[in-house]
Amino acid sequence: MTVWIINGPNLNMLGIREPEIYGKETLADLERFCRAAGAACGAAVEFFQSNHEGELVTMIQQALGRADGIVINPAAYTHTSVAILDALKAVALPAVEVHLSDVSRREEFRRVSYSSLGCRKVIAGKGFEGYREAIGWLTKLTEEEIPKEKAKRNL
Ligand code: CA2
Repeated sequence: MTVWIINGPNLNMLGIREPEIYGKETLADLERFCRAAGAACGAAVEFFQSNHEGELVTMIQQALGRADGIVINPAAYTHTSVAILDALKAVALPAVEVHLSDVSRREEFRRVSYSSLGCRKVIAGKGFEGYREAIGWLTKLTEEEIPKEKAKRNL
């Protein structure tokens, strides 16, 4: 089981600015946290961050055939990007959208999420824990769906 974790613009600033919203830990801390969370449930984790919409689209496309699931924090592109939504729909891998902050309690424009329309689940406002929950959820889903798919094929 391999989970790709894809992070959007400005998340490389974690721990450097706005600690009152995003916490004091850095992107490198988040990567370590996700690798440990993956290892705890038997999942290999690949971790990415980009400030560029097109690169995020390419990463999502490259997950096809390489990942069993995607955890994505598209950051600001959550609220604007039809391209990221289309990429998630195109690969049709199980995906979970994660936000460190509680986007429902911030500015009005953060309540809109295009990318979530291509995701099976959204987790917001739980900080790093949201990533752990997403990895665990995808691992459980894959464990449940693989036997079901096999059973279907034997019918
Ligand atoms: O809460 C989240 O995880 C967000 O995806 C973060 C985005 C924001 O645009 C979304 O509405 C919610 C912003 C990421 C910027 O991260 C920073 C981290 C530290 C300092 C400055 C920005």
